[in-house]
Amino acid sequence: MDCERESESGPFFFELNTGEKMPAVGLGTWKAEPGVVGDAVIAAVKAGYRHIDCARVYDNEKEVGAALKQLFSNGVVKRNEMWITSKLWCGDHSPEDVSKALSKTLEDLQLDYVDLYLIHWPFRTKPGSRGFEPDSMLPLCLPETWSAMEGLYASGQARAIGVSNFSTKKLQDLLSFSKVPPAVNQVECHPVWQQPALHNFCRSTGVHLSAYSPLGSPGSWIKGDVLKDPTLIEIAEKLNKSPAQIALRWGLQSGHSVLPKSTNETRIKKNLDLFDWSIPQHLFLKLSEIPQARLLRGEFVVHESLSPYKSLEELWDGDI
Ligand SMILES: NC(=O)c1ccc[n+]([C@@H]2O[C@H](COP(=O)([O-])OP(=O)(O)OC[C@H]3O[C@@H](n4cnc5c(N)ncnc54)[C@H](OP(=O)(O)O)[C@@H]3O)[C@@H](O)[C@H]2O)c1
Ligand SMILES: *[C@@H]1O[C@H](CO)[C@@H](O)[C@H](O)[C@H]1NC(C)=O
Ligand SMILES: *[C@H]1O[C@H](CO)[C@H](O)[C@H](O)[C@H]1NC(C)=O
Repeated sequence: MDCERESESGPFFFELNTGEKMPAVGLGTWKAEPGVVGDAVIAAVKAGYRHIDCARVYDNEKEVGAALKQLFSNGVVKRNEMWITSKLWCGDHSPEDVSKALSKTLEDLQLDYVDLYLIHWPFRTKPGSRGFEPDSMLPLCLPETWSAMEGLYASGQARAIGVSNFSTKKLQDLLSFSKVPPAVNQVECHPVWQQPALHNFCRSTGVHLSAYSPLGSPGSWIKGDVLKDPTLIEIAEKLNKSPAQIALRWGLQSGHSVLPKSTNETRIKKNLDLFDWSIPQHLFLKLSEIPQARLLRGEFVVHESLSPYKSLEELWDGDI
């Protein structure tokens, strides 16, 4: 397994191309409602999580920040023991908006720096727009946006920078001109969308692949139900684990950090119980035979005249 233990009982880490060690399991906060997300962060840190995945567009960074402040001031954990990720929204791609967006995030999170700052989506919308309406779409201009991201890295306000939802082709393009290469590409990745080509590309270029929706985002508008996959269930029964734990452990054994979201304390704890067991090789190989389907397809940004992406093939550069 391509990940190392810091101590016998501590969490695993993945080393990034910056030399920093990112805890392998992060708490996801998308769709974690206000009034609930703060308690989830506190429960997670008390259970041993040291990594929280945030984004400005999730509309809950203030509450996450208040929870972190409480944890720090009560001495439960220190800032430098935590890994906090946030993301630049599509309406903030203009170079002059990039540092303003991070400043707002830092203010809400009550932090001086984030450990990782990602470009949330490989497309750009009109400043101030939140939605994905095709008529708010602008062409991506990665060189200028990335250069502003490099400025945040140089200032120390973002200790690592990266991207999200990038295809192999877009990542290749970014690597061709970046002075600071992206440390992470955060993408949909779970046993039903394993992304082997992107995985191999990331591995060969030293970009860490971080897996979002690692449980297949059950109950959201994403179609499909990863946790009901018969192979996953069969392996879970054999190993006396839950299907969710098999999905997460598959991610870790594949070399990906995983970002399960939960606001339920029992699940928060179970989703971290991944380190004193493993999926044996013959069962791990069986998981690679699961039929594949991208669940989060992004149809909403595709439009034949208004959007720069005329089709899903164009959005994902054929990785569909
Ligand atoms: N970069 C991006 O564009 C992007 C996109 C999507 C997601 N993300 C990040 O990745 C995180 C995770 O993705 P996600 O929220 O889409 O989906 P997910 O983590 O795959 O699934 C979350 C859902 O699974 C439920 N759940 C959690 N643990 C479970 C368990 N052990 N057994 C059964 N159900 C369980 C949760 O409900 P309860 O809360 O009730 O437990 C929630 O409904 C996000 O929160 C976000 O931080 C990033
Ligand atoms: C929390 O998760 C546990 C374990 O999956 C489940 O039994 C319980 O019903 C959940 N609680 C809530 C409030 O959803
Ligand atoms: C990437 O970003 C947006 C915003 O969160 C989507 O909701 C989802 O998170 C990702 N989109 C795709 C297509 O993967």
